[in-house]
Amino acid sequence: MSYQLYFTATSCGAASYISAKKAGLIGDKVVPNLVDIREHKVKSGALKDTDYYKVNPKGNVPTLVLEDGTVLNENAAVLQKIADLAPSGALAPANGTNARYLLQSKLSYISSEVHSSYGPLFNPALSDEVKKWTLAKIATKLDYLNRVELAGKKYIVGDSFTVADAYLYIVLSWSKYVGVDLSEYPEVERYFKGISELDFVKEAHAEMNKF
Ligand SMILES: N[C@@H](CCC(=O)N[C@@H](CS)C(=O)NCC(=O)O)C(=O)O
Repeated sequence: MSYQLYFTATSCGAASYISAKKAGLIGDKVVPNLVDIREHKVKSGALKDTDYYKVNPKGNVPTLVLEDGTVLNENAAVLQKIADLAPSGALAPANGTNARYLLQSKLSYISSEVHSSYGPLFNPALSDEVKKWTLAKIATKLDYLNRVELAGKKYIVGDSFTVADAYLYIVLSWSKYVGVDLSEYPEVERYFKGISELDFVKEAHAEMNKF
């Protein structure tokens, strides 16, 4: 049974690819399909050249089409489904445990607070005033991550890599494109560097760049 993943190499959809790569799911189990989210076109795979809105009417990534045709969207849900396809513990604490609820809370925080703060900075039409406000908002999120969530920690939940690390790592990787200097947040910078140096993360980037 296979699952179709729609992703891009640098957007939040890359977090799903990295997670699936870590768990050895890329291939027969999770089939990656590249999307161009500016043109909203599928760029590889069985539906190459299809209007991406026909796959996911929201037009955003990630999307995971399940074995029964269910179209699953939103990072927090897609990443947890990928975690549940993986061998136990490879990408998330077991369902129903306190640690799993903690993971869910981190995924929601990353999505609704951190990701959504970076998003507007990719809009070239953003006024200087709104840009300044947005950067100040990001600073409060990074300060919190620096002081609380990531202080002295290699991973955001527990002692091992989870899908929340894949997601936060990808969002932080946008810093260089939007003028956010992570060196002002040494714990965040250390965490980001640590995740970027993991072998499967490097391998996933190399694979995604070949599409
Ligand atoms: N609410 C969604 C947001 C996903 C999202 O913003 N995806 C971006 C890439 S990082 C995208 O596909 N943008 C293109 C579009 O919305 O048309 C989530 O939390 O997963």
